[in-house]
Amino acid sequence: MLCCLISDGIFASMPKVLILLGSKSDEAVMSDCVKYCEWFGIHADMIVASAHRDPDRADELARTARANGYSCVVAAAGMAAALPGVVAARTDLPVIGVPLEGGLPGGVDALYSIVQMPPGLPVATVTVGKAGARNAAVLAARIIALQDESVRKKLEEFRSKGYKLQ
Ligand code: RP5
Repeated sequence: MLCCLISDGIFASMPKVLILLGSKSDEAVMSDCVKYCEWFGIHADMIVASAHRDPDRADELARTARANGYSCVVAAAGMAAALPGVVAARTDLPVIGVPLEGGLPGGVDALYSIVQMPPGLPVATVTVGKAGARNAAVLAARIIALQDESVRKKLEEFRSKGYKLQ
């Protein structure tokens, strides 16, 4: 019981990131985002919520993200990747967009869809694909480290390892 209380307490005090995916088929490439978040001591919830196929779910998750204790949202999608922009329109948390390959060569369709947001409504767009999955976690850690000393220390360790986990 005491163990549960202690572990719940630690869990409750961990910073949290919400990772939204356009499709279940995006899970494999985005798994490193979860792995990197966890290494930094950030709890990550990864949920499929397509802006096109399930817009109500994407809308609900984005609108409730702050109240649910998330510090920022990572949104990853391929092709006509509307998800990061839709999320940015429904929360004032920082939104990090990860363009994924699967449509046009190099993922340029998703890259342009995510990076070209209208003025006033930014999505912090990272590298296409697996590198972007990792960079999204590192950028989330940098945002969280502004107010979290333990994550800042992990960022120092990460840098000392040549920007790698080990
Ligand atoms: C996007 O379309 C998803 O983010 C995914 O990258 C791509 C293909 O989705 P599936 O047809 O594999 O579900 O919305």
